[in-house]
Amino acid sequence: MTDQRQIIDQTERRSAHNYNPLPLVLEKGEGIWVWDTDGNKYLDCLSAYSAVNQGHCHPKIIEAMIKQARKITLTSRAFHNDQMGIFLEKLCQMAKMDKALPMNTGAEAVETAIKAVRKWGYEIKGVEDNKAEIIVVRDNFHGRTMATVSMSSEPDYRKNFGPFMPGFKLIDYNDLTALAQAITPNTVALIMEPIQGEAGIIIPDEGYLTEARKICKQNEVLFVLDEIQTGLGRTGRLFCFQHEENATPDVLIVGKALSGGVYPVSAILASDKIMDVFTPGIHGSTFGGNPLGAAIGLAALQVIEDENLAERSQILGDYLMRKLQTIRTNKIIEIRGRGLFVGIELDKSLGGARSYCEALMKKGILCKETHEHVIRLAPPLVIENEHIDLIVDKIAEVLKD
Ligand code: IF1
Repeated sequence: MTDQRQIIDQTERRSAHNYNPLPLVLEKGEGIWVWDTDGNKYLDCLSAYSAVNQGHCHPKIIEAMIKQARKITLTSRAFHNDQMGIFLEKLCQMAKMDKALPMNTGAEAVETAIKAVRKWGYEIKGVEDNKAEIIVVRDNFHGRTMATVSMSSEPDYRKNFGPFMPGFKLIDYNDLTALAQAITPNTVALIMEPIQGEAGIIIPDEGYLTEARKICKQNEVLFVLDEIQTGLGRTGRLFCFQHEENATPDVLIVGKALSGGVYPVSAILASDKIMDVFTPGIHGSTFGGNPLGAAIGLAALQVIEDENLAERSQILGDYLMRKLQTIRTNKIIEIRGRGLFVGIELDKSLGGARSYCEALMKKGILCKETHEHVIRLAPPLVIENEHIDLIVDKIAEVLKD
């Protein structure tokens, strides 16, 4: 009927079937809105998994990209470029860290963090060769590479991808006793998300991060936070760890919104002492730190600052939560959230959140289920109150008893 069906058919014929997207084809985006190829307009409540915090095609980021693309896009790290330094300067200032190491995708940044903490373990902590252990948390999501899949507890992500990388120890989320017990003299780091995104927007108990960091510090274990999804304003703070006192990580991992969704840009941040384990030639990437990505990243950070996106996320997130609480339905088990990072957990007897996401799509709201029973709401942080009213009205309609 429409050319959307044709496009989907062609895509399905030629693309590996590693996804099951909602049946619509997008061709345009602006701020919180996206349009399909038939001109239908939708409010985007996924923001490409929080990569588009600044809104689709933010004019300042696009302008920076075009301006830089006309000059030079890639130099490789064999030479300096004039963009990487100012980008990392801004990033380090905003995160209050000494140094950054730029990569491209989130999973690559997690890999970089793994290499950093292992090397730190051998060279600074004095762990015996090849004995380093990293503690990770059940139901984590850190990416799709072999190392990040080796960290995962999710059978679907692991099945028939073995053998896996050794050296990871799984503990339960939110369990400080398990953390203390899992630490051995060979433990080099705890790597975790401050709020578990894919697991269904799981928020830890108050003080968990502070306490986890303290236990790490007492045992000379690095506290590493994957803020690829929670960072850069999403949860109502610039970084999610800022919701707690003294929860600053030793290594901070960022990606996604670091480019406003315009280009893959990721990084790890750390102190001089940790970052100086990297010496010339031991780690890198062709595209990491390239001038195009750096110019985009700088503009993306500037937008977060200039438009107070973290604060907006806090204020509008509170508003969204308050409005969601007014929905009268017995289909909702729990609503969880921080800032504009919200999960609506549905009753398991309903057979999953997918059909509700499809119903919302028909009403012009795009969102994606996570962990089967949770509707994840994470609109671009440039959203306004009236749009939140619209989202909540539509959710109320599809959840009507
Ligand atoms: C997909 C999930 C979200 C992440 C954290 C690292 C990465 C991610 C905390 C890797 C990526 C994305 C990947 C995307 C779906 C999405 C996702 F549902 F799979 F878990 F957001 F919740 N750390 N998350 O959330 O970053 O290498 O992808 O740049 O389709 O796999 P990446």
